[in-house]
Amino acid sequence: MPADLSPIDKAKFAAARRAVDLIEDGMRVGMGTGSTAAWMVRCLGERVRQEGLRLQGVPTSTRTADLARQVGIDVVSLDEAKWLDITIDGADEFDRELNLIKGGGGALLQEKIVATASDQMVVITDASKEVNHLGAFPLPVEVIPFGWQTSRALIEELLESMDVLGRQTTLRLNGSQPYVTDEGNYIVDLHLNRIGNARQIALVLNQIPGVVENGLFIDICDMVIIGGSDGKVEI
Ligand code: ABF
Repeated sequence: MPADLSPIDKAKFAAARRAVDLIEDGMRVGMGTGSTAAWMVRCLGERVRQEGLRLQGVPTSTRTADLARQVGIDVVSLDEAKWLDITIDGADEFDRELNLIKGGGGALLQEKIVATASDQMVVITDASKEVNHLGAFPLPVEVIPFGWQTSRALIEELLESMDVLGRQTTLRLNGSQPYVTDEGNYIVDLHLNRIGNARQIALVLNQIPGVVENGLFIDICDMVIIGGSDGKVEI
């Protein structure tokens, strides 16, 4: 473990390091986005350099692609790899059924496509992300810029009939401008506080014209590795 890490980074590192042990020579690996996933990419790069592990790595963002190349991982597109053995990514929340909220880092669309195209999806996290009910973390919804205010109004109308506690929505900003995803879209964050029926909300949100994808990952994750600041992990 690198020296001088904060307790939270020690926990993220421990989870990332353990997840990288799942990778075998020749695998096609989906690589997530965010600070925990960045530890995983660094650990994977170390195995590539030290053990000569041959991998095809599919990144879920330009940030992850840049880091992966820096640490010596062979980066390919999902279309080149076609199907992946495993994807390792962080999350913003997870529950006991291994359902997730993702997208706080703004890369939910590529993350969901890559995770869904994998035999196995592993989440790496610290214990603070575990919840009884999803929804305290704002749910990101990616919308196309054309008519985004209409899409947002339709989302708000939909929330009136859903099993949620909060209904406020905010456009994600980068300074004073809308945050723009790698696909050139915007993100509307839904402040729901508690999501009663995550499966249903995940489905109906994607029916709204202009909505590209939402950050609820239902029945996608196979394993959660929770790192502790003492370096131990729980699976
Ligand atoms: C990605 O990064 C996201 O889906 C999630 O939003 C975020 C988690 O970030 P971190 O690992 O920095 O907490 O995995």
